[in-house]
Amino acid sequence: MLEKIKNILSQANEELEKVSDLAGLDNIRVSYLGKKGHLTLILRTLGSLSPEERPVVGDSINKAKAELEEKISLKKETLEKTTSKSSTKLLDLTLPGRTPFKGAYHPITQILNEICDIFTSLGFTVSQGPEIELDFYNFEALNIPAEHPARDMQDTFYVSDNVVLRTHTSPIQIRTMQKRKPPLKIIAPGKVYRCDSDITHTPMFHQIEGLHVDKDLSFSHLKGLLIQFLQKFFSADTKVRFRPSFFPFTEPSAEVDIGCMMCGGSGCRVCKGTGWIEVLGAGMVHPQVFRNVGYDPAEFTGYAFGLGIERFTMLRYGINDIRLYYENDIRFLEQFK
Ligand code: 2NM
Repeated sequence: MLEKIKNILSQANEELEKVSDLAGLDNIRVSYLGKKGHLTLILRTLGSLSPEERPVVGDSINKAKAELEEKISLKKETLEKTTSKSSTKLLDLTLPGRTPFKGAYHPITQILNEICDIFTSLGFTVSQGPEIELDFYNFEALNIPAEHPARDMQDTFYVSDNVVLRTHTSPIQIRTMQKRKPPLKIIAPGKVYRCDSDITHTPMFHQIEGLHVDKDLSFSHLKGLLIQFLQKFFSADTKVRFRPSFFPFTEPSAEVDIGCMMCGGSGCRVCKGTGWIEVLGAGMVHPQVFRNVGYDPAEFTGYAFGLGIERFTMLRYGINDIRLYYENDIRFLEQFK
């Protein structure tokens, strides 16, 4: 019996010498020390031995088991060290890859880019400027006098006496005119801020304004440009209507409507039954604005226009609540991939 145990042990040692990976090592462990392993089975035969033999053989088996366990755990340590890279064998390269989460531009950004693309294709270049502005650029230079209602505390976020969060992107145009001489053909996109928050107003929203200054520009140039833009953005058969209006920085001024694309002009909820939707403000740059930036209004004329990106985005996608833009609900945003 003792001879048998010795043989089992030496055979186990032989196998341990040869084994080169952790899986093989575990097979050895199971085949000697497992429930049906060689040493375990021998232990079960103890009962058939004489009372004198039993403790001797039992002790021998236990020693053999302990020795083997010790050797296996040593071997395991060395194998783990030398074959630590073999864990890459667990990689199944035939598995399909995990699809990475795919982001998308915010719908406002998408429409802003699309509108900028249309105007750049028509010869405009993009200008930018600070969102925290001096009173001069946001109001004074634009012919908005001290007591004008647009300056009211209700509408403007004041940083200090003469510093505001810009309420429109026109200060970009003023800064650009100060820096450059005509001809000038720019658009100014960006965030603007007004102290107003309800179902139809958010305190921050996005605008694009355009400005074209040259000799002999007339209202016809403005009309032609805006009709082209609106028909490119909406559809080639979009109807466009100009209504007289007032802005301190343009004269004459107009508001621009398009025929309602929801009802085709017969009247619906989107156009409030009028058949028309207001989408732009525009006009010929006021001579005083030119004087404020050092341009001679006798030499140059110009047209300007402004539009709200949120409105264009609503019309394009049929979004009916502006609050959706700024809640960052993934279920909303996901639909604009
Ligand atoms: C509008 C409507 C009409 C405008 C005017 C100017 C500037 F700087 F040239 F005077 N920038 N933007 C303008 C004109 C903006 O937004 C509804």
